[in-house]
Amino acid sequence: MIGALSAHAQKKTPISQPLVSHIYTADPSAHVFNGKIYIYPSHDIESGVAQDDEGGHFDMKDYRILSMDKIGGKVTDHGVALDIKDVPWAGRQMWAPDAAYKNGTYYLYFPVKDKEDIFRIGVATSKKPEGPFKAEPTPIKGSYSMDPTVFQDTDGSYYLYFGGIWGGQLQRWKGNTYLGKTANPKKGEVARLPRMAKLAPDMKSFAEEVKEIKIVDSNGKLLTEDQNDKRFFEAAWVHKYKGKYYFSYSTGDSHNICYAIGDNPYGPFTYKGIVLEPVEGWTNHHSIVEFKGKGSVPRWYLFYHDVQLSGKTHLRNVKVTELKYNPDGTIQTIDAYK
Ligand code: FUB
Repeated sequence: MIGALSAHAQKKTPISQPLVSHIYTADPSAHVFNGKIYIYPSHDIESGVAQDDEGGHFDMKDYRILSMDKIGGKVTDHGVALDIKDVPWAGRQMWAPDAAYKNGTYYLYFPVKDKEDIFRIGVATSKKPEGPFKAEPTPIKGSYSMDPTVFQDTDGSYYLYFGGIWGGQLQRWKGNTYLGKTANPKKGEVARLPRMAKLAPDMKSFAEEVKEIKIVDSNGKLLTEDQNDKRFFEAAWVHKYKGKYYFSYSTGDSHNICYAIGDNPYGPFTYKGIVLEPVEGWTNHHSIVEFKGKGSVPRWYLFYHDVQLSGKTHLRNVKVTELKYNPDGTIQTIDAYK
């Protein structure tokens, strides 16, 4: 990803305020653990690295986890949960993480460039949702690129989804083979596809070979590179609603959060529309979670970020707003500004 602010979001009134303002936070992956919301965000900092097309200015060095008892309630910052210096294989840039819980252990999945400057996905564990987390000595075998997200299906299976183009390096991979630097697909060619694999029972390895995820239009045709207002770029998230699997993601250079619906965790997923219009700042990244609303009535929420506090694209702040479905299961598009 790169730098400038998106025109769409400029000079409008935000519908939500930053959840915290004492640190910069982004890429909020929200989960309900022990009846509370835990947010696993990126921790944005000003490290002085100049902006470039590969996102070098997103030079994050640790993770800090936030929690809250209720939407609109006090937000707790639990301090540093994992520091890059405690990840033996890490080089630079701790990007968007996610987390999962299984059998008394919390798992933090995080992308960071290794010492050869290739993005890999690591896993770290803790007995507490807020950490501190201890990183495994090596990245997940067979993992690459960035923006991991874990989905726990209702049958107890866990799946890891990942991938992102440009700074996320997915364009350097053909299937699961590293090619080094390559050009992006040309107009009319099939867009780069996100990746996924079922997690093994240990939650630290893949149970199967990494697969590509198909995102198709209503005619079953794979989205192409020129459909850049719809095609996958980064920031995958998966949730289940009324038995259907919703794969949502950022379109990157066109700044939308879009979604596609499938009948199983592997897809194909059929493109349906926009969840979140572009926000202030270049990146757009989200999570979708069900949680108790007022009077403990379950509601759906969209966690997202913009740059309201700083005006700088690499110093973001996480936010939350309610998400609503139409009776046919489609999502009502959210504009984060009035
Ligand atoms: O936070 C760094 C990167 O910016 C994330 O990994 C992307 O999804 C984008 O939000």
